[in-house]
Amino acid sequence: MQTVPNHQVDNLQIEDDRTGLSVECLKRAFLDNLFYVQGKFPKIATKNDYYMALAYTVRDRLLQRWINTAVIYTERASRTVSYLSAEFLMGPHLGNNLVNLGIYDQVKQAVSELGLDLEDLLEQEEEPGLGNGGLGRLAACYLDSMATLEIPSLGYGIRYEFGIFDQDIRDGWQVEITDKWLHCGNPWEIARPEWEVYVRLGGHTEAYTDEHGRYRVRWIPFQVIKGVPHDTPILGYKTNTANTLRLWTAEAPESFDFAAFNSGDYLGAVQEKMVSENLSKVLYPNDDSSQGKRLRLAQQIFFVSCSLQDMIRIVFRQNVPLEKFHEKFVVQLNDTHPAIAVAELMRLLIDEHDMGWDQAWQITQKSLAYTNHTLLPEALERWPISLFRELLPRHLEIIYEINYHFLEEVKAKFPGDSDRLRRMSLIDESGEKYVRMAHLACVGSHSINGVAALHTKLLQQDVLRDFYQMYPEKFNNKTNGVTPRRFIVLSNPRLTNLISSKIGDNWIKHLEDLKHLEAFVDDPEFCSQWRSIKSAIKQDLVAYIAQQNGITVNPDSIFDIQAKRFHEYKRQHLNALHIITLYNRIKANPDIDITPRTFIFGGKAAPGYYMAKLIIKLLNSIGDVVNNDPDVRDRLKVVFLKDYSVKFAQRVYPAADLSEQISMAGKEASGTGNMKFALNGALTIGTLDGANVEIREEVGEDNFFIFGLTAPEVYALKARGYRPLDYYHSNRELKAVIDRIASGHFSHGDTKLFKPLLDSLLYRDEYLLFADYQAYIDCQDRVSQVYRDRDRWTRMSILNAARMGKFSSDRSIRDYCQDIWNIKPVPIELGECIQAKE
Ligand code: NBX
Repeated sequence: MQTVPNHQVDNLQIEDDRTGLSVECLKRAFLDNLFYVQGKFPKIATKNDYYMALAYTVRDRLLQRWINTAVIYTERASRTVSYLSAEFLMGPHLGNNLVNLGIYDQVKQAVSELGLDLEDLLEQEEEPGLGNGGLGRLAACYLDSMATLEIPSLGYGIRYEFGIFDQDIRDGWQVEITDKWLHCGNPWEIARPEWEVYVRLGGHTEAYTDEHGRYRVRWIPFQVIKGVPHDTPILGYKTNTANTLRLWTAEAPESFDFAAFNSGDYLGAVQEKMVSENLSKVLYPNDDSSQGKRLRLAQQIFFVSCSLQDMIRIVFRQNVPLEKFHEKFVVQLNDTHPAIAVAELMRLLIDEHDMGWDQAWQITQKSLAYTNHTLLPEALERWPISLFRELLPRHLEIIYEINYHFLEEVKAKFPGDSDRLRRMSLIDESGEKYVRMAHLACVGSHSINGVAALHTKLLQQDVLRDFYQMYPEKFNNKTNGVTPRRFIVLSNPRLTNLISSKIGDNWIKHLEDLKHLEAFVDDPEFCSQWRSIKSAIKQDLVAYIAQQNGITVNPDSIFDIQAKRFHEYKRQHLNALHIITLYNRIKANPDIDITPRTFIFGGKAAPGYYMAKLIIKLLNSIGDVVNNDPDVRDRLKVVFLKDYSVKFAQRVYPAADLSEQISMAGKEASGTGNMKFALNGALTIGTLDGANVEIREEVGEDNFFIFGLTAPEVYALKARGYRPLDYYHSNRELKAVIDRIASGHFSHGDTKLFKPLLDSLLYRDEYLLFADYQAYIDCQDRVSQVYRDRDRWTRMSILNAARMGKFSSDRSIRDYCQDIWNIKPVPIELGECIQAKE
C-alpha cells in the first residue's frame, strides 16, 4: 500500500487537514473547506457555507474510516446484513457524526475560536426526512447500532428527492409543503455512477427453449430505468467501522434518449426522462394503507431490484460463487415494502443467472427474513393483479409458481382444508384479485418477526395465524430499540454528563449499565441535580414555544407530551377529551386546585387522512380557547408544535415529564417514542400495548401509569357488541366533554365542524375511546397527584431512565445477529497507509 507523502506546511502535515482531530487541525481544515469546496471566505460566507465547510471537514474524517472498512470487508468477503427499507429517517447527520467520532467538544471549540457557534451551524442542516415515522426511524437506529457493533451492513433504500412534507399550521389546519432537503446540496453522500444498474418495467414475457433444451422465459420490458447509487457513510460510536447507506435515484438510461432523439422526437425523449425520474421523486406520505398506486409499486421493484443486482455484483467481485449468495448476504425486509424481493431474487437467479428453480428457491428462502410492523389489517399491503401484470408480468408468473408449490405444501400438511388454502394463498381471490405481499414475504423468508413481545404474540394468534401453524419455527420476536447516541448523548448532553459523572460513560455502548444509577436514587444531591437539569431543559422548550407559537408556558407545569404520527388508533383525541375534562372542571369551579399542565403535541397526518387532520384542527381549536380563557389562568396550556421531525424530536423528548402512549391495546406494534421519552426520564401514561408492556415490566409497575382495556378485553368487548352511546349517556363528565365540542365552543359556534369526529365516536368509536375514557381520566388524576410530590416524581423519573437498558437498539441488533442473521462482528483497524497521524 502506498503511503501519503509527508508535505510539511506550517508544521502541519497535509494528511492532518483531512484526518486530524485536534482543535488546530479542525480549524485549519474548516477554513480550507470553506475556501476550496464552498468557494467562500469568511467575510462573505453565509451560515450555510459555514455549515457545509464543517460538514465536509467531518466527512473527511469519516472517509478514512469508511475506506478502511470497505478494504477489510472486501478482502475478507465478510458476511453482510443487507437492510432493505423503503424508508430511512436518518435525522441530521452532523451532530451525530460528531458524537460518534468523539469530537463534539473539539469542534465546538474550533468553531468558537473562529467566532462561530456550533449549535447555530447544527441548526442549518436540512434533515433527510426520507421516512414517515417509527418504521423509517427504526431503520436509522439499526444502522447506527450495526456500525457500533462492528456488524458489516448495507442499508438499501430510495433517495427520494422530496422526503416527508413540511407541515405548516394555518387556521389550525395542517397544510403540506414540499420538502426540499436537497436544495442546498447534500455533503454527506457520494454518487457512485460506476455502479449503476437497470430495472425493467412493463411489457410482456415470451417462453423459449435454450440451447440445452430447457424451458426458459424472456421478459421484453416496456420501459427500462437506470438506478444510480448514492452512498452515505454510517459511522459507529467510537469504532472505526463506517458502514454504508446506499440510496438509489432513478434516471432515464441514455440509450433510450438517443433512440428517441435520433428519430427526431426530442420532446418524447425528454418526456421519457421525466417519467423515469418520477420514480424516486417523492416519498409516499401514508403510514398505513398503500392504496394500490402504480408509482409506489414501481418504487418498490425499483429499489429492490437495484439492491439485489448490487449484491450480486458484490458477490461476483468477491469471488463468491452465486450458489453461496445466502452465505455472503442476509437480507432483512423492513415490512412488506421490499417483499417483491422474493420474486425478484428468484427471477435474477433463474432468468439472468441460469439457475434451476429448486436451488434458486433454497437460496431465496435462506437469504430473506421479514419483519412485520403492523397489526392493522387495512395496512397489510396488497396489489391488484391487473396492476401487477401490467408492471411486473414476469414477477406475477413467478409468484403464481411459488403459490402453486406453496399451496401443495399446505395441502400436504392440512389435507382437505380448502378454507385454509383460500386464506393462505398468495393471491386474494375473494373479489377483485390481489397479490398479498405479507403472504409472499412469509413464504419466501426463513424468519418472520414482530417488533415487541405482545405484537409477535398477536401476529401468531391472529394476523398471521395460519402461517404460524404452517411454519412455527420461522416466527420470533425482536423487540425494537433506539440508539442512545442520538436520543440521549446528542439530544440531552446535560443529562448525559450527569449520568457519566456518576457511573462513567460505558453505558453509552452498554445501555444496561444505566442500572448503576439506581444506587443514587436516594442521594438527595443527585436527585436535585436530576431535577434541575429537567427544569433547565423545560425552560429551553418554554423559550422555543414562546418564539414559535407565541404562547407563554408555565415551566413548573407538567409537560405532558404526545409526539407521533396522527392516527385514530393512537388516540390523540383521547388526550383531547382529558384536556376538555380539566377545562370543564375549571369552568365549573374556577378556584379548583388543579396541578398545572402543558399539553404539547407534535406530529403529521397523512395528507389524505381526513379524520387525523380534523383531530389536529380540534387540538389547535381547543388551544385557542383554553390558552386565552382568563378563568384558566396559567393552569392549562395546549401547544401544537408544527413540523415534527427527528431534529425536533431531539428537542422534545428531553423536556417531557409525561409521555403519552395511549393507543388502543392491540394496535401499536411496538412504539419507539415511548422508549426515547423514558430514557430521558419521562414517566409514561400508557395502555398495555406494544412495547409499553415490556417497558412497564422493566421499570416496575410503581413507576408506570397504566390504564385501560387489555388486548383480550378489547376483543371481548367488541365481540359482545360495543355501544359507545351507552358510555356517553352514563358518564357525566364524558357527556359534558362531548357536548362542549358539539356546542361549537371550540369552533366559534360552528356546530358542524367537528361533527364527523363526534359522530364517529358516538356511533362507531372503532378505537374504544369512550370505553377507556374513565380509566384514562382516573389515571391522569393519579399523575397529577404524584407530580405534586416532587421527590417521589424525581425518584420515578430516575428509575425510568436507569431501567431502559433493554431498549437500546444495540440489544435489538445483537438479538437479530444471534437468532436470525448468524453474523459476527468484524473489527476494523485503521490501516497504516491512511491512518491519522495524531
Ligand atoms: O413501526 C411503526 C409502528 O406503527 C410502530 O408501532 C413501530 O414501533 C414502528 C417500528 O417498528 N410503523 C410505521 O411506522 N409504519 C410506517 O411508517 C409505514 C410507512 C409506509 C407504509 C406503511 C407503514 N406504506
